[in-house]
Amino acid sequence: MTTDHRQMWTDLGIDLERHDVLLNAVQPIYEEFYLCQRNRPKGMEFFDFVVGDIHGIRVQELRQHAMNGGKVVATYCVFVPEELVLAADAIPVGLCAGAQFSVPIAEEVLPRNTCALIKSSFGFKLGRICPYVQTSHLIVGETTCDGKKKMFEILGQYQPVYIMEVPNKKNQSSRNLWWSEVIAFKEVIEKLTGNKVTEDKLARATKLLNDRRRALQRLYNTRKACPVPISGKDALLVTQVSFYDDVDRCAQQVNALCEEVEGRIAAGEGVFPADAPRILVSGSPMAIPNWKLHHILETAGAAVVCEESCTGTRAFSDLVPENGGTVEEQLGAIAGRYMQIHCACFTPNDERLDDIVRLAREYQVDGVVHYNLQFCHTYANEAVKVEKALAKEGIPLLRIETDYSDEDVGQLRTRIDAFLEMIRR
Ligand code: BJ8
Repeated sequence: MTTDHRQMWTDLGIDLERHDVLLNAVQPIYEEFYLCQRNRPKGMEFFDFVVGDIHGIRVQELRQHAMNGGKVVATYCVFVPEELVLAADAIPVGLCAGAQFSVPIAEEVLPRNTCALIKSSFGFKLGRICPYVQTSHLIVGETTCDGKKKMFEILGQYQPVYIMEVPNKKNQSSRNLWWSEVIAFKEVIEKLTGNKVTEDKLARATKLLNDRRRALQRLYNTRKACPVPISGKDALLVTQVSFYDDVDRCAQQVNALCEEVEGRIAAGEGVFPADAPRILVSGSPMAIPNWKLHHILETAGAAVVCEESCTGTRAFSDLVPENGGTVEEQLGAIAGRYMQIHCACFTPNDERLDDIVRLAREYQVDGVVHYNLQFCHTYANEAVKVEKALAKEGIPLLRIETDYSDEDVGQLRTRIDAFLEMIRR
């Protein structure tokens, strides 16, 4: 890291001492988890660079935008419609919340029996260790789960927070509620930025975000090949980076990576042997630098070929129709697209069960690992129905409940080894 970055972090109010400890801890993990993988696509170099410089150039870009009078809007959930943020000339940035490092800091305030994602998010602000949080003018929260909802209230004591109400059902009155939330969010963003969301700007923002979604869809399609041409860890990293990198640049880099990976498929090349057990990981999102489960699975001889999660298919499977029209018509299309996200906060949420079974077939998996963050009650309870749906189809399932610490790694390895042994073809 350069001295210039240190000055920037100081200006942002970062606790440099803590921040050094965090960066020094992430680097060796990245080397062990990522750089030691064999036969990685060359296109991953861009993503390695982004992670190596995680709090550097991208933060500088956001700062520059802010110095030019622009706004930065931070989010924690794929429900926040980024189209509106971009259309008002602001920059959306998905916050990470995947590090154990900030969990003990959060526990000074929040109850310990709270999901790691919530504690990690809050700890980053409380400990002043995330330059993305410090750079943002507004954090947009949502009411997807009770823990998050209440944490956002406390977070609001430290930084401006706006909360969108995400309904719990998908019937007409819920859709009406969500529509009014999208309209209200447009007004909030227009007020924050002083910019009007126009038809043209909204259409451009929609296309830009769809292009990134299309690029990620293309990457995931390559993972249907056998042998699989890219590791699950690398694919997960690409999705994680897409949350905070520049939208257009990221889409271009993902497409460049796809060119290479598609070439591998044509040549019959893979990163794992063709008979490696193929795994679909389903459940809670894995924010950067949460690579724990994928690392255990892939160092145990499995190939993770798909993630049914918000750091996976739920983030990009659905596009917003690009039919143009008035601002209202486009907002209607945007609101409709977001209501297709099958988060466990919905009841009923049978569409998610259908998705898991469909993905298991499409990616020809040998088994599903259901990933549940400890104290996340929505996903934990929904796992009961997931198990039943998969059993009906004869697809083996392993349920994992864990957090961000490495205390249970040994135990997880034992359970995963036994599962892989059972499903090996
Ligand atoms: S749309 S999955 S990103 S809410 S793991 S904080 S639910 S207690 S993250 Fe999510 Fe949006 Fe849904 Fe996706 Fe709560 Fe559960 Fe923690 Fe969670």
